Amino acid sequence: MLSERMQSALNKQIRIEAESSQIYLAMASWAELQGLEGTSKFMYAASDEERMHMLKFFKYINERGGHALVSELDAPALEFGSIKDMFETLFKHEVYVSQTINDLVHISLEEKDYATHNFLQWYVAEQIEEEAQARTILDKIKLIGDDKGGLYLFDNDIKQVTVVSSVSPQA
Ligand code: OFO
Repeated sequence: MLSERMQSALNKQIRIEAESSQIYLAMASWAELQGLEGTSKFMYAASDEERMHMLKFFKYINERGGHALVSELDAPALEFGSIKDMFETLFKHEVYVSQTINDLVHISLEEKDYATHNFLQWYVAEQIEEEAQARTILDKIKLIGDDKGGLYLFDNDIKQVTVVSSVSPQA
């Protein structure tokens, strides 16, 4: 059984994961309008991935006798000045999500909820991967600078990049 405190913290995370999904969906749309087909494909996949992260929390809360809640969401930014700005926003957002996962781990230890602590390890591993991937992409974009040809090649390359998932989200 989840404590009230643990349950409410997990429900807050559902909202954060759902907002992440919306943020990346807005990025997918913006990239599509810029003609950045590969980048847009990457963002659509990232948005789907975040929805899976959300659902994993959802199922876990209900499985442990709690009530997973659907909440209102903050509206994401819809415009990004440049592809570099967009990936910087993504990177900062993932760093923020890592912090929120760490806070949850902290609460699980304080509540002596070792099942939830164990459950959260999947997210801890996932965040290491996501931050690393975002950092690598950002480094590439910085190298390209204002080179249009470089941007074209980058957009083509990112089509091959699979959005990270360290372990199957169904696990
Ligand atoms: Fe991008 O991360 Fe969810 O958890």
